[in-house]
Amino acid sequence: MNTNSSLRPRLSITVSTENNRDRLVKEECTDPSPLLEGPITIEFSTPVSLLSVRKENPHLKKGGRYKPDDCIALQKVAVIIPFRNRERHLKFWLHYLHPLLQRQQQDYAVYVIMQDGDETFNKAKLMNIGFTEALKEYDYNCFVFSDVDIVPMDDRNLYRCFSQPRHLAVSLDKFGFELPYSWIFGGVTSLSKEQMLKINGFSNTYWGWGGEDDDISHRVTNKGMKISRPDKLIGKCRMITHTRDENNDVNPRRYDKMSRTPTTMDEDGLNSLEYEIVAVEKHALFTKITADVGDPPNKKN
Ligand code: BGN
Repeated sequence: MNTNSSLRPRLSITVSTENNRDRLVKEECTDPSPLLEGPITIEFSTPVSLLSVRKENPHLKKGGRYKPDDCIALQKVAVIIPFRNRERHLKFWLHYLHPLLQRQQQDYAVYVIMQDGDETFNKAKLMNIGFTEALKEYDYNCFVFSDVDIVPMDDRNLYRCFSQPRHLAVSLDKFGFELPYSWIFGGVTSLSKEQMLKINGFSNTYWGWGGEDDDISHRVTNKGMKISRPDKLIGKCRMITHTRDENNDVNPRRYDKMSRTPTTMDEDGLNSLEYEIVAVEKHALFTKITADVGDPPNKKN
């Protein structure tokens, strides 16, 4: 496994017993997890309730946190979901992903980052906010950024970080289980804390649909990194079909902005992030952070 050495935990913890012999208490979890099952059947026709998802996941702690009891997880993973008005999708996501992340023996928590108000959606900025706020709570070293409507079809698709930024939503049903283009880096991705800092996080200035993920892809390659991916069978994912959201029109500026990523990325990102937290709620299945992300530029002045 091409996992970064900086992402790996200490090997084991030992305690001394009365007769002074060291007894091994916990070891690093085995890689891959012995609990993996492979392909999963995913369907979105039977609605799920938060109550049933809670019952299916009795070992979760408040805020949607989990870590394995009997071994030390390989990484500390914050799963960040940019969000607005997609409650039905979130229920499906939680229903499928919580059990999967536990089978993967992840030390993880789920953060739903909700944009306050009705202004044009700014997904990449919400992801920067998720990164920043999650780090205030725990020493995460890996960040998985997931659309709320994408669910993996195989639990061997590991929701953690690798020596290169990872694209996880590789073969989407929506695209006929093919990569639509080689540099695509949207849907579900993972970046270690170091990789995030290296690219200055994501752009805060993409308002509306499209291009923000291509901008991230450019950031990654501009800083000398490569996109890694699972193979297309393990990387199969389903997307919940839906109509275009309100206040998320296609961004007409995206081509122009993307052409300037190399010159703007060092000033537009984590180091220029401004927002206000409106609410932090610890739910049973996730932590919900509502943020005021401000207005797009045409609304200013
Ligand atoms: C691309 C969008 C991405 C989107 C994918 C998949 C743009 C910028 C011009 C290339 N990119 O076309 O943002 O994730 O489609 O839907 O629109």
